[in-house]
Amino acid sequence: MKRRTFLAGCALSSISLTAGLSLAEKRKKKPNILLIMADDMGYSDIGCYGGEIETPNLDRLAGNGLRFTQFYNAARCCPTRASLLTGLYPHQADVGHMVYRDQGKGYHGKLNKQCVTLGEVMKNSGYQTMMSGKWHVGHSEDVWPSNRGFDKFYGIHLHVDSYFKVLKGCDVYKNGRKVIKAADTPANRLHPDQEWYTTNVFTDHAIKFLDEAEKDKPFFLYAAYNAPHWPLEAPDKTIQKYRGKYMHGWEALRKDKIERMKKLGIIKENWQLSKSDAPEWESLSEDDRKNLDFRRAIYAAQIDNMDQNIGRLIKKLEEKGELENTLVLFLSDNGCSAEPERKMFGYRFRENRIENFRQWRKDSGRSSSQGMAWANVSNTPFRKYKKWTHEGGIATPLIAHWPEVIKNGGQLNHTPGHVADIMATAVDVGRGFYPKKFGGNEIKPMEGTSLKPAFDGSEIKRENPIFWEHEGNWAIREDKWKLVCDGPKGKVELYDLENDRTELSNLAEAKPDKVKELTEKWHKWAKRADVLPWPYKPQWQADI
Ligand SMILES: [Ca+2]
Repeated sequence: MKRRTFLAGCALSSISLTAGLSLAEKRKKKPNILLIMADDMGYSDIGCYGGEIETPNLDRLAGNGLRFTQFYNAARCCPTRASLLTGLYPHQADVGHMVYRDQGKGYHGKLNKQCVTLGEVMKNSGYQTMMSGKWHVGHSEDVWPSNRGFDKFYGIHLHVDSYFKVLKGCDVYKNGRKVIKAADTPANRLHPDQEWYTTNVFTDHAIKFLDEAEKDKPFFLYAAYNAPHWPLEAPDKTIQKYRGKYMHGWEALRKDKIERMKKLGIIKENWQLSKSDAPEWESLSEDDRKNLDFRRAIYAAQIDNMDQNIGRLIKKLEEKGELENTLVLFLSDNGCSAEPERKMFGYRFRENRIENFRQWRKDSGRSSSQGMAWANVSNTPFRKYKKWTHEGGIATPLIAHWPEVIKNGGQLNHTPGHVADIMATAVDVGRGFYPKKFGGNEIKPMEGTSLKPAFDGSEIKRENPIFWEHEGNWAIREDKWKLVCDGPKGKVELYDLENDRTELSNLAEAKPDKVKELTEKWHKWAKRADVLPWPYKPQWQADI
């Protein structure tokens, strides 16, 4: 009932705001939307969230825009992208897990027909819809971006575990047409003089789309980078910028970061830094420390390079005179990755060293990663990682920039939010329409809450708790309370996030009534949202 009221409100405001305007004027008034997604980037990697990595372009967006400090993703690539694109929880779109096999209801592994994508909704709302980058919400032809509402697409339907190559099975498509098959040295067709590097290439094509866009029609552009997901691969020059900067180790860097985060107001003074998961830096050999410095330098370069590319997108919007009336949103799809699990220093740490870097520089796949120890730094001050539903797995920066509307630049908003809110926000700011039926199919009502009120300093009206489930890790957040559990057999933990966002003081035993209340709410949601029954292992269900 509440959702219907919200939609009716949208429709009414749409009528009243545009009454008396010509069609061209109405179109002009609609803002463009540029949605930018990073892959596996930690909560505090970028400068404006207290990170040490140089991100002047994102920092500028934050300085003129708004930063959300308690925004959440859905813990992993596929579920987050499904939720972001549809405004539903991942399982409701049938991407509760990954996209590699059909695991039944909620887990079919590709977007279903009971959801609509941002492409479909914005296209039907009068927008040109364009996407560049990583799709990863199903790769059969019926769910290709070009068949799910995007007028233009350049990128990869599957995972993108490579920067310099196109992996086998992960071909590059342009508008539904395969343009590059697996290749070790793919040609960068827009810049033949340059080496193929995904972050650059995806930006090149996003810029091309902007250049080709019709002037009198608003656009929705989704730029989905694979940076800084493993493997560690970055332009040599950018890596050099960071070499040696990490030789003082992870303990010092975490301490520096938490101080900066407090100063910026990203975190509260009384929140404690979580315990480090890493061994003592000084206990490691000089050679290992040098190699760890090198690995972190490459990771930093991946983010630095992404920031440079975001700068190119912003410059293009400026050149076209569109920046003022474009809502730019930037976020990450999950917390920083500790993959492979239990490997402190990342993939192939003993084999792939500084000395033989030229041999593994572009090996792709599981050739390298920064490992759990550095990921712990990327997720400062939180616990845990990608795939978990503790804050380290699900907390993301969200920067919103929209000069025509966001007037008090540099502010922080501490209201909890979720990637499903992006659909509600896009519909709200674009005066669009979220359908009840689409292509002859009933569409599930959207789950998110519009963030638009926050853009002019008003309060976001969230009515429901936020829920998570991934690989049996689950959580619910309602106001300041969060109940979180590691796996179906795990013990529930209860935290007061207002006083303890780093989840260090478990109040589950002290507050059994709150545990019961939140557990019941989570179960009710899990049944409604096709999360349960779990498909993974039958014996897990006995505990739930
Ligand atoms: Ca990811």
